[in-house]
Order: sequence, then C-alpha cells, then structure tokens
Amino acid sequence: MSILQKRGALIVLEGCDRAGKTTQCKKLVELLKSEGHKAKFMNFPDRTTQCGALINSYLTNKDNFTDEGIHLLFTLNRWEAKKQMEQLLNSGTSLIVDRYSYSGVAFSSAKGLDMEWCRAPEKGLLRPDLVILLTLTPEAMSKRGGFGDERYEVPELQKRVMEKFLQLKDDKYWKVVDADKTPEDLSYDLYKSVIDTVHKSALSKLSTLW
Ligand code: NYM
Ligand code: MG
Repeated sequence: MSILQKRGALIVLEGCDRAGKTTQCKKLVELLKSEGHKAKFMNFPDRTTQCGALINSYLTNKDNFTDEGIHLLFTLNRWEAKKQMEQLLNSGTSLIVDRYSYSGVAFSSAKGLDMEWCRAPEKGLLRPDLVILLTLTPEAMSKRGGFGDERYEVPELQKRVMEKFLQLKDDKYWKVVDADKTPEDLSYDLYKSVIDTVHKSALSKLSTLW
C-alpha cells in the first residue's frame, strides 16, 4: 500500500437465513458507489470455486461430509479468497461481505462441534473492520415466509445459530441491528455505520483473526 493510497474497509453482514443480508449488502455497495467510493459485493460460501461446488452439493443434499469435513471446506473457501480480498482492500476497494468466519463457527458449533475447534482454522484470515449482525425475532422471521429447502434452513437450528453469533460478538467492532423493517429503512440505518467505518479504516492497517 503506497503512502497516499487509502485502503478500503472490510465490512461483513451476519445473521440467520432470511434476515435480508444479501439484499442489504448489494444496496450498501450501490450506495457507496453512488458517493464515489470503490466497493465490491462478496459472499461466502462462494459457490463458484471447486471447493464452493462441493459446499453447494452438500447444502443441496446431493453429497455428504462429516461435520468436521464440511466445516473445513467452508474455511478453505475463505482461505482461497484471502489474497484477492487483501489486494482489493489495499487498492482502496471496500468489500461488503455476505457471511464470513462467524457463520462458519456459529453454524458448525450449533450442530455440536466444539467452538474453539471451529475457530482455530479461521485464525489468520482478514479481520473485518465492522461486523453487522442482523437479528430477527422468531415471529418476524415467520412473517417473511418459509425457509428454502437447503440444509440448516430449519427454525430450531437457526435459533441455536443466533445464540452462537451472540457468543462470538465482540463489542469493539460489532453492531447488532434489528432487521425487522423495510429494506429501505434498514439500509438507511446501516449506511451510517458503513460510511463511518470506511472513513475510519482508510488509514489503519489490516489485521487478522482472531
Ligand atoms: N454456512 C455459511 C456455514 O455453515 N458455514 C459457513 O462458513 C458459511 C459461510 O451455509 N445456511 C451456511 C449458512 C447458510 C448456508 O449460505 C448457505 P447462504 O448465505 O444462504 O448462501
Ligand atoms: Mg441461505
């Protein structure tokens, strides 16, 4: 990174399925771009890589892995993106990321794996500048219509996942936001924290988990 090059911010949206993460990430990228910032949408799992194709076949019940095996595939899917993420951030592009290591640890530990074991292989990945956790009460969630038919899309597991997210929460760089509002109102709320983080991160060094 040259002395004059400001880096982009790494911003992650987390939450249960149906909370609106993907919609919000895309809206935030558009808002940043409309104000002249460089920004890019990313999501995990990235199903377009070879490893992502294995994850996709697991999630859609076409293939099976042990809980440990699929956990490590999700982690590998982030490791294979690390260099590209670093390059983009250092060249001034902010990344708005739909799920990251926290989903990895929350889902696997909600299934019963030891949380410390789940965290270990994430060590050394880029640490986000901001994690926004979108929450929905069970009632608000059921109003949004049914889950899809992928693995994990059942209310009982989603509830345990939310408990795990709250255990992972680090108040220094997390923000918890109730997602039970219109997409427009929600992105208006989120944008204030996002733009603040973009400004604050510009001259700071990237750090790593945990
Ligand atoms: N998921 C996602 C994990 O179990 N571990 C991970 O590391 C990540 C990134 O994949 N139910 C789960 C959470 C979701 C599922 O994600 C697919 P999406 O955002 O619905 O494509
Ligand atoms: Mg989903």
